[in-house]
Amino acid sequence: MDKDGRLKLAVQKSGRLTDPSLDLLARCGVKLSRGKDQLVGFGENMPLDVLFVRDDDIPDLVQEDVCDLGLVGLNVLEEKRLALAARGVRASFESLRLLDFGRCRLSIAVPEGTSWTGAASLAGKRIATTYPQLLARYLAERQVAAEIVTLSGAVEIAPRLGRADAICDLVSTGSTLDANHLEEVETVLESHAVLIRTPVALAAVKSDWVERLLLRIDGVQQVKESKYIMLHAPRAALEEIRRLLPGSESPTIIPLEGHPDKVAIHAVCRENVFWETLESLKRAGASALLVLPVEKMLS
Ligand code: PRT
Ligand code: ZN
Repeated sequence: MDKDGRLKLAVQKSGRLTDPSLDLLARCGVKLSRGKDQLVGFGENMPLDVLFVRDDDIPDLVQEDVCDLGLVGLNVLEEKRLALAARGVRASFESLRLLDFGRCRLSIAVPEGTSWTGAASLAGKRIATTYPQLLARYLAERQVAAEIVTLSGAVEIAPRLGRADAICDLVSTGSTLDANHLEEVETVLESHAVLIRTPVALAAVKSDWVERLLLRIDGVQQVKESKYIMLHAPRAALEEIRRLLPGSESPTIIPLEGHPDKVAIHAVCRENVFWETLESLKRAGASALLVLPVEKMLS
C-alpha cells in the first residue's frame, strides 16, 4: 500500500507492550522522533515509521498490508487467526521472531475451593473471557461443552458478579487472581510478544531493511544475558575451567608472557555469570577474574 519506500511498523500505543517494544527498537539503533500524542513515529536514521495503535488492531493492519511489520502478543495474534478462520479467511501474517517480552499465559481459573478434576469439570459451566476463540478451541479439543461468556474486560470479577462459574484470562504474576480469590487450574496458551510481517512481497530496499532489523533483533536478544569474561588459569586446570564457563562456545586462549604454566582465557558467556560461578572458577585455580557486560553482538 505504501509507496514512499519506508517500512511501516505497528506498535501498541499505550499498554504493556509499548515500553519493551520501543526499548527493543532503541537497542536496534532506531532513532524515532515522535511529538507528544503523535500517532506516527518517524525513524530519523532508517526508512522506518512506527504507527502507534491499539494492540488488537495490529494483526489486521499487517494482514491488510497497511503496515509491513507489527509487534504484538501471541495471544492477540492467535485469537485473530482463529476469528479469521471462523469467517473462512486464512490469516496471512507471518511470524518472524519470538521476542523475550510480554510473557504471560492464557489460563483457566476457578473460584477458590471449586473442585477441579481437569477440563471435564467445565462441562455445562459458564466461562467468562475476552478470548472466545482460543477458549472455544481449548474446549473443542477436549470435547467439553460449556457456555462461553464473551466480555470486553474485567473478566476476573465475573464469577463474583454471578455472571460466570470460571474465567479464561491472561495471567503473569497471578496476583490479580489471588486478589479475586480465583485459582489458576490450567494453561490454554503460553504467550509472548512476536514480530509479524505482511504476506506481501516487499520492494528490495524494504526487505533489505527487514533483514538488517532481524539481525539486530537477534543480536539484541543474544546479548541480554551475555557477559564477556576474562581470567588467568593454570594450564593444568584448563579443561575444568572451560567446563565451568556458562554457555560459552570456544574461548580464546592466550599465552601469558613469562608464565609458561599459565594462560589468559577470554570468553563470551551466553548465560548470566553468577557469584557462585566465579567462586567455582577461583576454586579451580582461576585468578584475575573480570566480567564485563556485552553491548552488541553480530554473528
Ligand atoms: O489498549 P490496548 O487494547 O492496546 O491494550 P490492552 O489493554 O488490550 O492490552 P495490555 O496493555 O493490557 O496488554 C498488552 C499485551 O501484553 C497482552 O495482549 C499480552 O500479550 C501482554 N501481557 C503480558 C499481558 C499481561 N502480561 C497481563 N498480565 N496482558 C494483560 N495482563 C493482565 C491480565 O489481563 C490481568 O488483568 O494483567 C492482569 C493479570 O496480571 P497478574 O500479574 O496479576 O497475573
Ligand atoms: Zn487490546
